[in-house]
Amino acid sequence: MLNQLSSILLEVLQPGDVIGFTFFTGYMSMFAASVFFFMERSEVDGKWRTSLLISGLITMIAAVHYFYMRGVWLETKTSPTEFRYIDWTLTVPLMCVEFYLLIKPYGGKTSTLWRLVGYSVFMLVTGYIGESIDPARTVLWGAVSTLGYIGIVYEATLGSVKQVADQSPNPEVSKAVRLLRNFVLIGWGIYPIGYMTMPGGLLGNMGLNLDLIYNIGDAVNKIGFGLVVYGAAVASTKRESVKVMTAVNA
Ligand SMILES: *C/C=C(C)/C=C/C=C(C)/C=C/C1=C(C)CCCC1(C)C
Repeated sequence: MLNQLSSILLEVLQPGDVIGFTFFTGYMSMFAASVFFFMERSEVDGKWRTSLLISGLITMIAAVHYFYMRGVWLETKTSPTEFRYIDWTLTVPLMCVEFYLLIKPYGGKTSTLWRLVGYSVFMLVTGYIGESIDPARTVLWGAVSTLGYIGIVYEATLGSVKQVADQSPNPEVSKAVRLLRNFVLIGWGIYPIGYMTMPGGLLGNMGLNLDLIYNIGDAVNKIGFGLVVYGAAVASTKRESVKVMTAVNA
């Protein structure tokens, strides 16, 4: 009786629920990453603090959504598509802001930021339609969504983000932009694979799971983006303090 009751009231993680495990580890790792990025802000030079704040906001927004998504998964074993896309619509534009903050001191323009945000929103809205509203035409919507993705990849690999970063005299900035671009190119490329596992999608019969792939992608990309920025901030702070010290000693 008590057993039955508790299985109604308390949805528990079952052994073998690999996808459920990734919802929990995703939640906890992004929560921990947020604490880390927020705490480390005071350790870096002032001009890096906004970037670290954004890193922490990205993982924090994701952690809160993972808390809810984890619950939806446990109770229904279905994809928490709505929470997923709300999360992405907030966090992907913030990842564009990370690019902008890096190139801004070297002539990066707000028009570049708005282009990146525009591509992201286009990618996510059309992706959502294909996943939730018009799944019968998932392949078509996936193809349309990919145009937005290509726009972001273009900006980061050839367009204005890359051009400004190349001209930057700060080696940490150009390196960080290059690493973030690799995340966009390779890490973000995980998501369309997840999307294609939908019924009727291009990889629909391969036994892959959309949530498993998205959960791995989110942890890698969101924490990875934050760590790239953190690494650049620490290296740049250290290099500049050495410069100041040699100037003082001279
Ligand atoms: C933190 C969340 C991130 C970085 C999410 C990124 C999501 C994408 C790059 C999604 C891309 C998609 C396509 C390129 C086509 C199919 C539909 C999407 C939305 C899964």
